[in-house]
Amino acid sequence: MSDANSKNQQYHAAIESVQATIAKLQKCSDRERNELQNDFQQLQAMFDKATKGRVEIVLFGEISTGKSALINALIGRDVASVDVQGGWTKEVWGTAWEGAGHRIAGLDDSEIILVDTPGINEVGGVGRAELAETTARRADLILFVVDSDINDVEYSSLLELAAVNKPIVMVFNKRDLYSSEDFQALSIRIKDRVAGLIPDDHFVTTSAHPRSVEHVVDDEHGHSHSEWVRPEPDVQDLKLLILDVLEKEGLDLIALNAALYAADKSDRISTVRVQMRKRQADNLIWGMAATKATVVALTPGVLDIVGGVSIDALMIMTLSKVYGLDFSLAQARNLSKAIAKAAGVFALGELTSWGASALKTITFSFATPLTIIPQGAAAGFSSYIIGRAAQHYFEHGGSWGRDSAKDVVSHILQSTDKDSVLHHLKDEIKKKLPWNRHAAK
Ligand SMILES: Nc1nc2c(ncn2[C@@H]2O[C@H](COP(=O)(O)OP(=O)(O)OP(=O)(O)O)[C@@H](O)[C@H]2O)c(=O)[nH]1
Ligand SMILES: [Mg+2]
Repeated sequence: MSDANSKNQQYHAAIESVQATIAKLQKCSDRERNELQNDFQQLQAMFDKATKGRVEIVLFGEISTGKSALINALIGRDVASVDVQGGWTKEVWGTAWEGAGHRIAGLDDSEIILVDTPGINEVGGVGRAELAETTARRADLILFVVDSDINDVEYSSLLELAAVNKPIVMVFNKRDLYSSEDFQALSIRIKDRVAGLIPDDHFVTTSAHPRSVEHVVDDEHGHSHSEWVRPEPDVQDLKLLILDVLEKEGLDLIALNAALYAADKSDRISTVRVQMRKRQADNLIWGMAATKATVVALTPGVLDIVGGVSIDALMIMTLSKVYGLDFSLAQARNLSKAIAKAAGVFALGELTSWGASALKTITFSFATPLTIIPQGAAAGFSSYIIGRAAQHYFEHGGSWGRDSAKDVVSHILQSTDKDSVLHHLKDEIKKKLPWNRHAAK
């Protein structure tokens, strides 16, 4: 396969991975999609960027190193505010580099965006690491701008950026401020320090906004006076290097970026989904267990049936929906039975049946908190265990995973703090006791 062909394949595979991640997101429940709305927009933007062939070059570096001045010099007019004070650029923003003269073959709409960022020392500790990370994630190419020897803040930011695996070019700006000897010595020191992080041929020197120099001018009367003239910016080497990198690797960079981005987002979708499902399942299991506890306690004889449907089966059916599996009531009932069987007579049977048969024989008027609270709580506990087991089953895509149902249920029983679950369920029953209502009056 030719090199161009394999590049194209990589590029298309990357776009497909973004599409697949978008599809994964679309398959989420309404609630999950709501939570992931920003990610959806970002993925769409990445899809747009990759299909159009938009390359984002992010300038990164300490305050006042000349990032904004470099953007102006590359573009050839003042689009970014440059400031003597430092700390001028407050937000990340981008502008199209129209005169770059770069087109990715086959992508007629391809363009280069230069992205300006605040100086890294403008942003404190955690914020800085975050800025480095988000910046690096969106970048196809990073220009790390320095104007003197590298300090510790710069070095640690460089490490953070390098961890994201994007190509970095080191731009040594303000060349005009150094004598040849000083410049040589500094270059060697900097290259030495970043060896292994930045390849030698990704090191370039610029004067984006050189200091004005004094010219002595003779007028026609033989008088001389001095004039301060700012030399033209010199960013030619940087421009050539950028265009060279894009020429050789433009499509690869876009593909790499899109693929990394899609993989990250896909992980995030999974994490958010797992968290949300877990939270929903938790609420459901506790809620249903409390309902069962209360129903068994307060309506003896009716047992655990609400509107003709067993609470456990109802719980399992609803749980299956949380996990994107649509169980029928019959399937739910079967799973509930399978779990009860796996739990064995001693675990769940003991808890539910003694309560049931005892309650059939007593009428409500005979029932006292002394008897009905533990009976109700025991019934609720069995639902809780059934719910947890069903949750495990659904978390594994509708199977017991590597273990048997029996192993799973006995592990759940062992790892559950029975006393605290019972305690909670008793509290739930007490809240609903008619005695309580009278007492409150
Ligand atoms: N001598 C010299 N000064 C420069 C050069 N480039 C920029 N400067 C000066 O450095 C100062 C800061 O330039 P900016 O472009 O605002 O720097 P920045 O990195 O964008 O700064 P922040 O946005 O504040 O982080 C300004 O006074 C510029 O005139 C250069 O090549 N040589
Ligand atoms: Mg700036």
